[in-house]
Order: sequence, then C-alpha cells, then structure tokens
Amino acid sequence: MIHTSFDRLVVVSNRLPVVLKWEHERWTVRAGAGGLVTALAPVLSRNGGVWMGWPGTSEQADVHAPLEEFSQSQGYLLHPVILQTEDVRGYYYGFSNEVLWPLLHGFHTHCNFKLDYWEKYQKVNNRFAQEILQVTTEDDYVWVHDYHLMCVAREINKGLSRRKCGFFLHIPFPGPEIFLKLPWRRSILGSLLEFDLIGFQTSQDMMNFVRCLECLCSNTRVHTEQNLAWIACGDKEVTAGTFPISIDFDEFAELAASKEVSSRTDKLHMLHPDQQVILGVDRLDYTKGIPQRLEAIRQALIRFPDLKGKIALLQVLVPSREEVPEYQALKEEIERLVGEINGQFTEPGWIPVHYLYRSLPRADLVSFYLASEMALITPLWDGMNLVAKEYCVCNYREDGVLILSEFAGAASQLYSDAILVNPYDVNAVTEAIRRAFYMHPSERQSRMRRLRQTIKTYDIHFWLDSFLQAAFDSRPQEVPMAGFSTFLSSIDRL
Ligand code: GDG
Repeated sequence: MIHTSFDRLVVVSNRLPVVLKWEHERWTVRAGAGGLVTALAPVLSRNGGVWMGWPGTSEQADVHAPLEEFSQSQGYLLHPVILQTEDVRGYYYGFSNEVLWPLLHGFHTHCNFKLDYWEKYQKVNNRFAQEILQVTTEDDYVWVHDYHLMCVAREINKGLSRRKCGFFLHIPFPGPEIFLKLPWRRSILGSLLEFDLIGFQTSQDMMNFVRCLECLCSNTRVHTEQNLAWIACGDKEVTAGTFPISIDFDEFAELAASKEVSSRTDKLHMLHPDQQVILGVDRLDYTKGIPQRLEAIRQALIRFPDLKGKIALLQVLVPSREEVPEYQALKEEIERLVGEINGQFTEPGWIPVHYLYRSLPRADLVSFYLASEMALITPLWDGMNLVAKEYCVCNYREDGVLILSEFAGAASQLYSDAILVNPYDVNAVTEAIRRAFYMHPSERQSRMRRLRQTIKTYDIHFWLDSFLQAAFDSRPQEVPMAGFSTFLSSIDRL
C-alpha cells in the first residue's frame, strides 16, 4: 500500500496516459507522451491505483475493452471520462489551450477570452466531478492534475459525501499583473481554494498564487514554513506547497545503460565525428523558445567562426496541437529558420541543424541524450521541464553540459551546475554555447555528477511521498530550491 491513510490513489487528468487509434478494424493502445505521463505513469505502475481522464476519442466509441487490456499490462486501472466532441472543443481547445495555457505562461496577449469557452470549461469540470463521485469512495485519495481541471473540487464539495482532494499544477502560476486579466479570475481562485492541498512546481509559483489571492481577498492570512503555506482567505482554508516534479531516475538510467541504447549512441557518434552535438527536445509550443534558440545557433556561427563545422544542433520537435493555426504558423517559422541556417552555413560533410518533426520511441530519445555533448533547453517560461532532468540522468558518462533557461522551473534546483541563460538574450546564449564547447572534461564531469546526484535524491518517488505527506498532515522533507532572486543575483550582479 502506498500510504496508510487512504485506500486507493485516484489520479485525475485531462487525458488518459494513452493514445487510442482505430486501425485495421480494431483499437490499438499505446503509451502517451508528454511531461505529465512521464512523471505519473511510473508512480501508478509502482503503487497501483486508478487514472481517470478523457480517452481522446469521440463519445460514440466504446473504448472500455482495449483500455481494460492495457490496464492489466500497466498495473493500474484506466477509467475513461467520456466527453462530447462539442464540449471538448470549448473546454480543451478553447479555454484550456487558448486561455489558461497562454495566461499562466505569461502570454496574456495570446488569450482568447470567449464566454462560451468558459461555460464549456465549467461544464466539463462538473462532468469530471460527477464521474469522480461515482468511481471513488470517501476512503480514496483523489489527486487532480493541471490547469484543465481547476474547478473540479468546487462541484465535488457541493454534495454531502466528502472526498479528500489534492491538486497539482504542472505549469507556472503568474503574478497578479498577468493573472488578474482573466475575466473569471475570482471563480478560478475560489475553486482552487476548494482543494485540501494545492501543489506548485516552484516557490515563485506559490508566492504568485498567494499574491493573487491577496489582491482579491483583503482578509488573506498566510503562514509559511519551509515549502508549505497555510492560507486562510475569507472563510476558506487551504494548504499550498512547493513540490518540484521529477522523473524515475532508475528507469531512465537503466535504459541509458542498456545495450540497445549504447549501440545506437555509438552509431550517432560515428555520424558526427569531430563535432559536438547540441540537443533540443520540445513539444511544438510557443512557450519553448525554439525560434530564439535557432537564432542563437545562427548568431553563434556568425560571432564565433571557430565553431563552424564543429557544432550541430539536433532539434527534435514533437507534434502538438497541430489543428490550432497559431501552432501551424510556429511550425512554419521554425522550418523556415532551419532552412535558412542550413542554406547559409552547410558545407560538404557538415550540416549545422538536424531537424526531426515526430515523436520518437523512448530508446531513440535516450540515445540522443547520451550522444549529445550539450543540451540547449531554453523555454521562455516552463513549469519544470523534464527534458533537462532526463538529459542529465541519461548522461552517465558525465561528459555533457546542460544549458538551461532561467525561466524553466528546473533552474531553481539545477542552477549551480547548469549554465543558466536568459533565452531572450541571444548573445548570452551564443556565449553559453561557446563556453560549453570549450569546457574542460573535468569541469563537465564534476558539474554533471552533481546534477545527477540532485535528480537522483529528489526523484519522482520523493515527489509523490512529499505531496502525500503534506496531504496527510505531516511535514515533508524539504527540497533545496532557490528563488529567482537567489540564483540570479549569484550570476548576474548589477
Ligand atoms: C508539462 C509542463 C512540466 C519529448 N519528446 C519525446 C518524448 N518527450 C517527452 C520527454 C518528457 C516530456 O515529453 C516533455 O516534458 P516537459 O516537462 O519537458 O514538458 P511538457 O510536456 O510541456 O510538460 C512542464 C511537466 O508538465 C511535468 O510536470 O515539467 O513544465 O509544461 O518526458 O521525454 N517522449 C518520447 N518521444 C519523444 O519524441 N517517447
């Protein structure tokens, strides 16, 4: 049993962690990709429980049988929440992707504040709440994930039967100057207060949430101790906490050390003799800073001709939200930049940018991590960024350098051993690339060793334990983290 205080752990997220496809007259089910799946799937596989979410298919399809079969192979139960296609349009493509995603990442000018989206969001959140009430008992622990489902607890608490219910936000939470632009800010904040525990990735996110509450509720009282905050707001009380998410260290380390991966890695090395490979891995998204990264590669080759023929960017771009025009435009911009840079610099035997637009099998991805001398992870704002942690864990040869955006949540844990950059500062990124290129192997090794040790200590199982300890009234062990002011002042003094 995972914890003695409850019966089953019931994880609830927008999507189930699978991709269902109707092929050759039957359903095929394969594991989904993305940060939430990477983090949570090993937790449920190890501990058992239930995962509830939308299966990603239309309301007519009967997907119970294939999901049941997949459940058996994973060691936990998958429970589909069936939604109507029209509701998905407003709740998921509309409110989640066109309002909350940009707003919470600070891109408020990208928001489309449509009333209909908000109505569908509430409708679907209520639908999830009803399903949770049907599937769970008062002895279960219900753990709701991410921005798609911020209003679920409000509906659950309307009934007579109680559920112990926690929430974890995987993406950033902005300060009031951004969040308060949301027309439904009061309702969303009020709904979040209905959870028993709210988890954030960083202390910055948690403090932003508190500042937003203070703006809307003059009677907000906060008591903080280590990574937890006890908040009273009007007649509501909630515990909030900082729980930096991570990955299953052993799972990635074992795969990286496998024969399958090492033979692929050797082949990749042979293809790039005398070159340092710089890796970028991202979902197609405007928050990930990909055009800025490509511009930095171009500028690095212009400013530092000694790098010509010696570095190559390997950019993996995973298709995402392709039906949204803004994402199509971003893809076109990225492909134009890749074409321009390659047209400008390619020479016989050397191509500066290798570009893959697809999702790779995990073993291929891991062999890329292992074969790359640097990872260039430059999101404009990111909740955590698991790719940064995966890169380090897989780098058991300790010869890689992590160049990381200051605006990735991961920076608050990894700041002293990564090279931190402001992704908007193209010159600074080019200098970081050059510094990493010439970094002495012994410095690479000592930095990477410490990075891997940090991630090993605070892995995904530590994350789960800390959240559940906070949910059930004991103080979790604290994760050493620094806020912006601490880590920026150490590298960027005025
Ligand atoms: C959200 C937050 C937060 C990527 N390409 C492939 C592939 N991936 C996997 C990676 C990694 C995951 O996708 C991406 O995770 P990130 O954390 O980088 O980003 P988001 O998906 O945006 O996740 C983020 C996270 O939630 C967890 O809380 O860190 O800030 O935005 O695990 O390995 N997997 C495979 N093939 C690929 O080509 N198999």
